[in-house]
Amino acid sequence: MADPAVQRTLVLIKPDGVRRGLTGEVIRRIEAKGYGLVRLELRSATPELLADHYAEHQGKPFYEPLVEFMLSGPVVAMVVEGQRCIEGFRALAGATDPTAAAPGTIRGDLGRDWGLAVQQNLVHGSDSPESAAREIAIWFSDL
Ligand code: RTP
Ligand code: MG
Repeated sequence: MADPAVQRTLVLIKPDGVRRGLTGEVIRRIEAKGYGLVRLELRSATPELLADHYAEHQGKPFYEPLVEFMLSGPVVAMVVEGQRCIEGFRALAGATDPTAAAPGTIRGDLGRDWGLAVQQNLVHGSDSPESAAREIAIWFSDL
């Protein structure tokens, strides 16, 4: 019988992570944690896709700069699988603000504040089972 604790989450390596050559390092940390890769693709986002993906943030002051940032280069989109991996990948990523993110996390070790209009924090991870299902369907319509 399928184990309900085995989850899937949508992980994005944002344009800053791809630009800085950190794709391998992020994947290394995911695999070292023991999670599996179900899908992995280098993609260019579109305004329509980001409007869906970031629907909860529409209207917030950082929304427009966030979309502009997410369109500034390719992203790596992944579906990651493992026991409690939604919470687990958020723990690997660290706090949203890369300056405040704890050392040992992706954002804490590799990110910092660049003084730009939006926090460029290297990765995205779904924040709940509902978000994961919604976001996986947005990025990988066949899953
Ligand atoms: P994510 O969705 O990317 O995994 O990050 P998160 O849950 O930690 O952060 P969230 O609140 O969902 O915000 C989405 C992304 O918007 C950018 N942001 N910038 N005040 C700011 O400059 C600001 N606030 C949010 C970040 O890129 C954040 O990851
Ligand atoms: Mg979020």
